[in-house]
Amino acid sequence: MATIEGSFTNASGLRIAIVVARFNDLVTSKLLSGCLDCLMRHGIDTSQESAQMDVVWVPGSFELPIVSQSLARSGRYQVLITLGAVIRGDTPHFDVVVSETSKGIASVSRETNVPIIFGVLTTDTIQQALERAGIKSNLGWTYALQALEMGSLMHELN
Ligand code: INI
Repeated sequence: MATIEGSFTNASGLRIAIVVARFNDLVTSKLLSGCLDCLMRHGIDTSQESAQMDVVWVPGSFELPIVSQSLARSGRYQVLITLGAVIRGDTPHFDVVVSETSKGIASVSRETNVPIIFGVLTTDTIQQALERAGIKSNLGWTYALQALEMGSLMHELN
């Protein structure tokens, strides 16, 4: 029997792209900070000159799938992290954006075989989103850990 699992400590060869939505950037920039902090503490070069990772900004969560697709197809990255915040308003727009974003990201990940971490908060209020982006905890940190685990796991499997 083989037990195969990802590692959090051997990230030196990993190339990572983070795709982050500007919409609700009060929230998404905090997620990005948490993400970068975690990656840096796990040995990833997060400097501006880094050859190990890139950060790509898109207008809103709806654009995360197409840009993830382009990055995943480039072959340059072993794992992607998508960051967004979709906050429920009084219109059905929320459901459309959440549905298309989540389905799009899942489908790009399966088609390209590149793991894509789904770091899109979906909340009823801005307060709930901020609580998950730094006021109470910062899920950006969790998404970064999941990226390290999945990047290393896929490397093992491939
Ligand atoms: N994009 C978000 O990331 N979060 C939202 O809450 C949101 N709302 O509510 O409208 C949102 N809309 C923009 C959308 O993602 C696209 O950028 C836009 O429709 C252009 O394609």
